[in-house]
Amino acid sequence: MNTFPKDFLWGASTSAYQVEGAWNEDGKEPSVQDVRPPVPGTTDFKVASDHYHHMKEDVQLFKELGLKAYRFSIAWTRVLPNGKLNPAGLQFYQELIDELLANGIEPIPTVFHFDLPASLQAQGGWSNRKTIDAFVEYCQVLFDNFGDRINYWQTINEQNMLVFAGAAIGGEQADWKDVFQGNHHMLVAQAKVMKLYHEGHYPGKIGPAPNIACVYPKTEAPEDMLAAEYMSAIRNWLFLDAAVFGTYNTMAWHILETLHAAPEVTEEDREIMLAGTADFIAFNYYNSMTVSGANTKGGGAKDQQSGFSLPGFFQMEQNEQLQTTAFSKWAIDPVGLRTTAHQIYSRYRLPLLITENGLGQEDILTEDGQVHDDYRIDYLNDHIQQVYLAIQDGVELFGYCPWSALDLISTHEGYKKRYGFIYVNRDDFDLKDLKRYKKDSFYWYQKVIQDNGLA
Ligand code: BGP
Repeated sequence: MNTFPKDFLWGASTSAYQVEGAWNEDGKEPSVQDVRPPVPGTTDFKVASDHYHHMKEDVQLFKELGLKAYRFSIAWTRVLPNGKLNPAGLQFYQELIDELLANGIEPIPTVFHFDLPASLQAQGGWSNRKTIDAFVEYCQVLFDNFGDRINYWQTINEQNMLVFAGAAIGGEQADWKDVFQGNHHMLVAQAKVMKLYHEGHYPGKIGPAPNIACVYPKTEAPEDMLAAEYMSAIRNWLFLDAAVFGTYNTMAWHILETLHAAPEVTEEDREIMLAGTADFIAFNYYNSMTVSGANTKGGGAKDQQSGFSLPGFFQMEQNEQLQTTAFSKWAIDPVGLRTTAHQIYSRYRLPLLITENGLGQEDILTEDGQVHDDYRIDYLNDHIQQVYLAIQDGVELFGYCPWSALDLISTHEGYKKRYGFIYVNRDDFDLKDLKRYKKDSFYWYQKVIQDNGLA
């Protein structure tokens, strides 16, 4: 029996635009996700899993599953549509938080998960400095309204993937200079918000939620090791060094200068970044990366997890040791999760929370309402095993929130790519009855939580 620490937060995750639906109800403004054309062969995010109208029923299912925590995101566009406070939007999250607490589930909100208000995007989005102030104002509203009941806040979901895979997840493809100026504004906005939170003396903790993946050298060649270091610097440590140390990672900065993409950083920005730092680190992990250092031709990211190359620094490679997922051909690497946790913890010595990890696959609902997703159970089992071992190794890791609590719309592959413990009866082009069914993985995870570990 692999028993976990007593108060370990067994959780599950979702994000607002992927699960809620009700994209234009009760005063909500469209986000960049609502206005983007659907990826060919998929549908849009407008109904999603209709969680907005099934919230109480879904929380009851989370309770039955035994969740100790639920990680969700708050839609900026509900709370401050076109910059104006919307009580109806706040009310939804008020009720969700109350409902979770009443059922013994720790609410873990992410403030911003890929769904920038469309009105801000029309003014340049993150490349416009004014978006910093809009973000700070939005977060102050959240702290004022929910600050007394939230123990763990996450600022920005996968800021690094917004930068490297922006086009796949609803952003706009811009040149590197623009992308990294926008990235810098996000870092300053995040630091301002963390400072604001600390100065408000709220009872909880706040931190970032990037996608972090260990990077393997393709061979034992020293150039490959150096390439792996470069990729880690620009993909991982740039984001965490900024959030935890309040400074830019030096290797990452060198890459940015070489690409003519170093942002303009004012003296005031520097001070803000140093003054607003994280209390804990939430991170998402789906797979590891592998790179080589020779013949670095370049090549952009096709989605959040598949890696990318930078000429002169590193070339993404296939890892022949690892199997890949059926859907997107992402490497399956549970040991890589343990290595990633080691790397983060030894660099930053802050408590860690895993906020995403999971397997997207097509599921089949049988005529008698069952879903036999043993592939998902295997995937999660192997990763949980490594989480256990990471804790044994001394990593301070206090929770695991796999993606996703219930089926939802994939970032770029529609509804058929499912992740949930709970099946939602709809497909890409037919909304059906949106009825909820418990998958085999639901019963399996329920037992893991009951036993506080793997048998
Ligand atoms: C992460 C995102 C999630 C989620 C997940 C799975 O990068 O934070 O929002 O979508 O990836 O990816 P996908 O939906 O593309 O399969």
